Amino acid sequence: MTASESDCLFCKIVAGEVPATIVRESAGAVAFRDINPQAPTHVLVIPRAHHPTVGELAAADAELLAEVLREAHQVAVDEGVAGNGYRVVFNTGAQAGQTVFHVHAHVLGGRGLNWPPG
Ligand code: IU
Repeated sequence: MTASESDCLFCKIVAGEVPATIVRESAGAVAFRDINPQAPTHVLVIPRAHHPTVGELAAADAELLAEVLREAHQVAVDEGVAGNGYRVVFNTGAQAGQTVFHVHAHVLGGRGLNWPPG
């Protein structure tokens, strides 16, 4: 593990060193509830491996990105929001609101979601 990974909050959640409410786990990904939910369903899906952004994950391991997206859809199904509609968001970079630089898919649903986003 590199120095940046040992400081990474989401790596610590994967390792079980920081508590989180985990809702799904797969070989390569973990899904847990956001501590500051913005919708009735707000779950984060992360790869177990540390990649800072979705672009870097796509370049390094496209199959792992596909696994994250499959898990995100399954979360929506399990949460009962897939039928009415849900949103998968990868905030990428500071100006887009990314605050944790371990890539994560926000799965949001359970209410009407505005477009364009803020
Ligand atoms: P962002 O896209 O990087 O801004 O998303 C980070 C999310 O991580 C944000 O919605 C936080 O509420 C969430 N989060 C969390 O669920 N658990 C934590 O311990 C921390 C942040 I720090």
